[in-house]
Amino acid sequence: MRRIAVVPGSFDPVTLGHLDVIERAAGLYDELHVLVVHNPDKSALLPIAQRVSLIEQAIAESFAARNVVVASWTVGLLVDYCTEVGASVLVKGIRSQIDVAYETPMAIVNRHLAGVETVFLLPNPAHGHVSSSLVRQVSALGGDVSPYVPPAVADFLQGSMV
Ligand code: COD
Repeated sequence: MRRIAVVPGSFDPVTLGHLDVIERAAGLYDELHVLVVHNPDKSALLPIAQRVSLIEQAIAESFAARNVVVASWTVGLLVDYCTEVGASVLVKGIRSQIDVAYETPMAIVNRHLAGVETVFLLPNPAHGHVSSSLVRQVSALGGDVSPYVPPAVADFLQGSMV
């Protein structure tokens, strides 16, 4: 049986921390879906199609990802997407106790709703402090985001000055 997992996130924009989790998860499963999902609790910087494109570019310039699909999901539950593609696992990165507190109830509800398990990966210490909101803030104030994001994202943010 093919083991299919989903790495969901806002990815607004994708960071080196996200990319590390994506690459490690791709090594654990036969097929990995990186899923851009709108988070209603956050105000978005980039359109969803742009986030998908930047993830695709970041993966292409970073590692050989023959088993990775990048997609978006804007209607319905996250587990509805899992059911649609036959995924039984969600993979999430855990940076702190705050992430644990945020993710735990969702993991329990997702297992209850659809039998989808959540697997948590600890971050690479080099990127554990990085978040999309930090990148958005540094970018908005004209700082250098290249230590925190893949080159494709740094080029895009620098070029568009968003
Ligand atoms: N290192 C490691 N992991 C990281 C790092 C880093 N530096 N930065 C972020 N991560 C992890 C996050 O902890 C998260 O697991 C993932 O990467 C994505 O992060 P973000 O910030 O891009 O995305 P979020 O936190 O806004 O998540 C959006 C989701 C849509 C995934 C989330 O809101 C969710 O699961 N929603 C569920 C919607 C639903 O169906 N609800 C009903 C039942 S629960």
